[in-house]
Amino acid sequence: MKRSRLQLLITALLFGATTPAFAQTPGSETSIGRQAQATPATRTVFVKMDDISFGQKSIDVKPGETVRFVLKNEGALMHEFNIGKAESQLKHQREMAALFKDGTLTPTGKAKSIVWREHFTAPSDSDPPGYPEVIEAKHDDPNAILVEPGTTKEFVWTFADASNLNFACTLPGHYQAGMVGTFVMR
Ligand SMILES: [Cu+2]
Repeated sequence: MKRSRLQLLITALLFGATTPAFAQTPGSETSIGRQAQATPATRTVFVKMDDISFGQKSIDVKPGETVRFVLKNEGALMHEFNIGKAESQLKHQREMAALFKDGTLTPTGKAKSIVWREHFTAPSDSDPPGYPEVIEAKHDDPNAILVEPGTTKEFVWTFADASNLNFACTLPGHYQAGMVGTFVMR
């Protein structure tokens, strides 16, 4: 089952699909907010990520507000910025553990695998029989972003009028180590 999920992702990459995988259950996405596009007026919040903590324990937001999060990972491990309620974040943690187990994710980044690409047209004698290509495993959630060590990523989110919303890293063990904070609606 985990295997077929990875194969599906690789197939999606091979065929150049650019649509993110919205794997969340219907309804849950709208109740906590949604990913958005930033405008020049969008407020920016800088969040430092380290091994194993976020730079702040709480972030003030307004219902309906769009915020651009600039996430800087200064640690040696990969971290995640996941917006959600504790219940779904703990559930997501189990899915993340499965991705680590099957090798899709590693503690420092996304796994790479090599696939063999065949020619789809009839090869002439001078063509090679095919060629290897390095495929980076993809893990997309509508409410989360992975930040590899030493990188900075942006994540733009429009908040719904939802209480009990957290930002958390659901990589195995990180949540328990305290890598979780709260959004305070004001
Ligand atoms: Cu983490």
